Amino acid sequence: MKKFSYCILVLLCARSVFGQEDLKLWYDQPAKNWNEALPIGNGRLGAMIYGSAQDELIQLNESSLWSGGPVNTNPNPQAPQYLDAIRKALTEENYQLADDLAKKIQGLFTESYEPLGDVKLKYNIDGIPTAYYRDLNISTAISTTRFTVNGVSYTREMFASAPDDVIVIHLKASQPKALNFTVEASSPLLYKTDAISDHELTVYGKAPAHTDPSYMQTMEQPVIYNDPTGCRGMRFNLRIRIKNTDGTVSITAEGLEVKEASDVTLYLAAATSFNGFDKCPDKDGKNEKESVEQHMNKAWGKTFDELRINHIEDYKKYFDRVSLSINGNPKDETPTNRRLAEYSKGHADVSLEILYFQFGRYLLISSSRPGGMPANLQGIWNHHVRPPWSSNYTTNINTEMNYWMVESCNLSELHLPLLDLIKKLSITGRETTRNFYGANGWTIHHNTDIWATTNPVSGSPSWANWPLGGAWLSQHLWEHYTFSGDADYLKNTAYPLMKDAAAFCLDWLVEDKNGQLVTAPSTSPENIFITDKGYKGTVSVATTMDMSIIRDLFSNLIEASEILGIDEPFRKLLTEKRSKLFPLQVGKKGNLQEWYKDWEDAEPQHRHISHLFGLFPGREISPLKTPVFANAARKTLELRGDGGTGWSKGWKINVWARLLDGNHAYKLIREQLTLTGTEGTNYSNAGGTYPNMLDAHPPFQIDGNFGGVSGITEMLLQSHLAEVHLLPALPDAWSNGEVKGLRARGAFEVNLSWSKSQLKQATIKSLTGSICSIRANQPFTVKGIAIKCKEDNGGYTMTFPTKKGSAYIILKK
Ligand code: FUC
Repeated sequence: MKKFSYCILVLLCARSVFGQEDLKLWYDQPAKNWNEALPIGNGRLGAMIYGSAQDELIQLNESSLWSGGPVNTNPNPQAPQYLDAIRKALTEENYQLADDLAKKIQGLFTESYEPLGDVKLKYNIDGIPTAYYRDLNISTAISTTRFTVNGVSYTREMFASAPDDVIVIHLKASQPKALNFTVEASSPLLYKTDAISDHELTVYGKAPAHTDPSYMQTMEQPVIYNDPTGCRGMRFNLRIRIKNTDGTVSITAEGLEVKEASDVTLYLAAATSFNGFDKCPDKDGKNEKESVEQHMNKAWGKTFDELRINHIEDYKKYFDRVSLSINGNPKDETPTNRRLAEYSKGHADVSLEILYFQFGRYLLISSSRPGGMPANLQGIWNHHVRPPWSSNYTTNINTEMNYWMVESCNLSELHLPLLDLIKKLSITGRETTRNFYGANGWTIHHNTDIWATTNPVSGSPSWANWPLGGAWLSQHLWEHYTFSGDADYLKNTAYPLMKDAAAFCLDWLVEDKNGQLVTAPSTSPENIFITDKGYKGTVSVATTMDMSIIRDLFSNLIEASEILGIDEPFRKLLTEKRSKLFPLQVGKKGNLQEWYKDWEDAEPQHRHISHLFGLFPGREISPLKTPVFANAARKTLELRGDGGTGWSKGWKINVWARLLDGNHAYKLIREQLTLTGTEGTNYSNAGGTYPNMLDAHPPFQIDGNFGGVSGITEMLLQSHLAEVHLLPALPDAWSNGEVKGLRARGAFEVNLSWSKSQLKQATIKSLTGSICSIRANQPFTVKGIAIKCKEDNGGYTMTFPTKKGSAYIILKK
């Protein structure tokens, strides 16, 4: 007991330091649909909580539950023979033929992320619930529902515990014997339920052998369970065990029944037979029943209070690393959905913006944990058997966007699931480059899944035939190093994978008639050009995105090999090749050209801004170093407009921040936080935020949430130009504030405060003892450092050596 009181004291202290206890989403009505339900998760297990008083619905997910099995890496052995023909067509500027031939270099679709099941709690209560309240407290990662019926108060607390690997549901009534309810469990997949004992229910299930993407209507049977090979379609198991302090628990035909209790805890454990991307999930699968039993038995030995304390301690370890306050964090007691509605009408609510920022961090902590799968298109929360875009990993923007903020928001360990997936992709991706192009190295095309699919899928070449996913994902390997300064990781993990991704690029590049290195075929996801002859095409030569990604990879590798002092001949080769890469071009409208030629776009406001890769997430374009291209990028953004899907706006917040235009970035944050419809999946180009604060493409995609968090961080701190730029894009609306715990490249941890839109003080903690360059918009001094800051390109800079573990205080002069 003493130990627990001590823990609570520690937690309370941590809370008061950060003042983050008001970070709650809350509502005075139950959820009417999924976009109003509240997400909890421990990285592996996820739940959406609806909060109905009488008919509680808890929709469950498990992050390894996918359809399908290991990939066939050579589904189209004829593919390589078309490559020369496409290149010839492109040389002859026959874009139609190039488009047709690209479709011959395509393979199989990825599989789908599947829902696990639904748990229903049916309360036997007569009367209308009053004093209804439900929330998601993101400073503790606990969701609470409360209501009163006939003078009895009912409370439900739920959380997904990472340390104990179970979902915990604690139900209470304020009067003895008032808790009377049944527990039912089902699954949208193939399943059967069974009783393990009089207080334990189980669901055994099977995932489809194949699920066709929802956007393809090609198969009569889009969801197939039958698989004679035993190599497709994993098993899963869910168990619900009840601990009651009073009343009775029994098993009925429908499920479990609790009678005349007042305090009950439900333990939910789940697992699948997934045993690795290259193992048959059925015949060579893990024993999912054994896994569930282990999780359950481990948690079962602990009381609700113990589980709760473990959970909060574990969650806060990540969450409390960063705090943000703006303009004194005005309190707002309005339910979140109404707050969003008011905000959408133009009301100021900086605390809602802070909540959005921290909710994004909450979502990543809840959906991406070391050892598990990375956050997919919906994080870990999905209730569709054929989810939008298979709820997979779309690597031409969406997956990377999920992880843009992971390092800067001080969640570096949560990057590991993506970095681990990249390792697997390098294995299947090596076979893809060989089987589809006869090339070396590895790559991945526009999407992937738990099976590490890497081939070009079937469909429009504008998305299917984009082969630079490996090169883009390699940026994440590099960034994990630049933020942490972990040279062992760079040497042993990142560098070899990056080098192999570059090996593919080196093979993939060809010389154009001017001797410049270009990619051909080449697409600019997922846009369409119009040639001078009026042809609307997808496949051309050297799109700006292709060239920018390759330049980024080569530059990162050159730097890495210098840091490690290795591979000089390869470094020289990359340096030489980089100098021959087809360069950025400014088009006739003053814009950054998207295509090899200065063509028109079929859709001038297209949601993708692929050609701005060099501005963000790359570091090739900046107003400080390359003003000509930065101005062209700005023009491109003006022509594209501020519209777009949730993730598109998320990207635009980041690029406007990189253009050092905080007010424009802020305008987009406000648009991103516009309350949007709760029903349906209209696939429009509208963006917005659902009542549960999840991002709307629409439909729900989590990338917009994460992209928004990254954008807010980029407004407060940038470090991509080898200097720590304090408050680079502060909007007028955030005139006073403080942020603590952000990370910068060079392995620094940064606290910042500002008032009247000017830097007040910053503290930079050096994690590895590297050289630090600071940039601020006002003159500043560094305590204990005699050097003076100098005027530099519209701001002030200073460079000084740091000592590992020391903190440096920067004060406005
Ligand atoms: C890309 C986007 C779509 C959608 C999908 C998941 O293909 O162009 O808008 O976000 O990914």
